[in-house]
Amino acid sequence: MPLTTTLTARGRSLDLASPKIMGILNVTPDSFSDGGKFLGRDAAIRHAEAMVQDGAAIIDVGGESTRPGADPVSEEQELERVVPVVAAIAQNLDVMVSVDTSSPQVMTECVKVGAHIWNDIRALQRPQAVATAAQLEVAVCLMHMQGDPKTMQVKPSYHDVVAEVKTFLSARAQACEQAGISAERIILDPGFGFGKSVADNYRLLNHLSELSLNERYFVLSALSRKTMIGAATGQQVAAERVVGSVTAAFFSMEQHAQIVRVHDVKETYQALQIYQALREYA
Ligand code: YH5
Repeated sequence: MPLTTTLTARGRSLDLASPKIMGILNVTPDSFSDGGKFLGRDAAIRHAEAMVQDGAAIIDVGGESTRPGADPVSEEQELERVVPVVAAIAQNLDVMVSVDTSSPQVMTECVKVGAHIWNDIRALQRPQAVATAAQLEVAVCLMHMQGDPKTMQVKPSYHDVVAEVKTFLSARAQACEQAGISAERIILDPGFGFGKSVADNYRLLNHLSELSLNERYFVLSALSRKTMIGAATGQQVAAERVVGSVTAAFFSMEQHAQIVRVHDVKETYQALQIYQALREYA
């Protein structure tokens, strides 16, 4: 965690001295993890409301399907799906809004309607992304991925996955700092499931605390319902992976993750409360 424990961006701030929950809001037509239940705009906004009531401090709005093997989405489609939902949440709910996008254009439009955090699985590697983030004065979440969503799970390979992820994230964070994004606005994320074997994912989880890079940056853990949870529990159906996901979220907090990105906010919030009780009576 950086010197300040507060994440501040575009007029809203969040105290990360205790961990916080980022609730996932998929606005893709093929969102596998919610079975396509939240297609409509109204349904998406209601789902965001429920997650805030259940304890989410951040809502992560995503319009690009990044599951392994997924086809790319056009910028027009992404804008059409994401912007109205971001606008409604930012206007009506007391929560930080993050946008799961790699597009500077999409992020720019989302900031105009109230977004605070740029969550990019491509770590701002698209042209103009870093400069745009600096200019918009958003917080950024930089994620590690090997390969691209289409092919990343074909043959993931590392000499030392923990070292390689740290080296990549360090370089991306430095690029951001050089562009004027201060360390207290940078969040690092190992990218569970993005070009990683189950063993790679669990090695990274065991070493999650190191990703703060000597406590210079905030750390986010996103493993909710992912294959690594199914692999350890034998649960083939994503919706059946809730208990495994909550357990792994608790371990992430123990490993000093300040933010956990989850589908099951209410259940994860109980784990967070247990974590806080343990800290209180340490
Ligand atoms: C992430 O890791 N992931 S979208 C496969 C699943 C379940 C969930 C059933 N956006 C991340 O959530 N942003 C996504 O198996 C993300 N970190 C950050 N920062 C994929 C996803 C998922 C994939």
